[in-house]
Amino acid sequence: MPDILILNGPNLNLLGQRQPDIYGAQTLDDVAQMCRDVVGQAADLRFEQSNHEGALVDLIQDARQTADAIVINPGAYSHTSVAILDALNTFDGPVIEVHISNIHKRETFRHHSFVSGRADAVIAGLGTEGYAAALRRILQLLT
Ligand code: CA2
Repeated sequence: MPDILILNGPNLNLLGQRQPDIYGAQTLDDVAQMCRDVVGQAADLRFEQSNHEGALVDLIQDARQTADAIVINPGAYSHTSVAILDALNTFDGPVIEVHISNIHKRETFRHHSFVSGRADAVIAGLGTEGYAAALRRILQLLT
């Protein structure tokens, strides 16, 4: 059975608690449950969130041995982190980048993502449904 790492960057632990107009009403626990419902028995999920860039790099490095694919919402680190891009470039499996909001409709500093240079697909603006779409695509790619 494939293993999929779902990785969430800074402040995404606040989902559902602030700014529901931008990020929706679901909490991160709700998103994790939705992801488990989407994959069912088809994959094992590891769902993680960190506010720390180095911790995210460590999780990506671990995934080289423990995961077949990565779904990542790097949060604000999308727009700043060469370290996360470098870590993802050491990972051999499919990587899908998810943004809950449409970063291209927001401030210009959000329009560029370093992670997109490695991602096999980029989803933005589908709300938390973007995680489900990413997982469906990952399951297609892995089977
Ligand atoms: O749209 C996305 O998913 C983002 O990755 C979210 C990041 C933002 O910096 C990116 O530009 C786009 C921010 C996540 C903050 O999440 C919050 C959730 C609820 C309340 C406050 C922040």
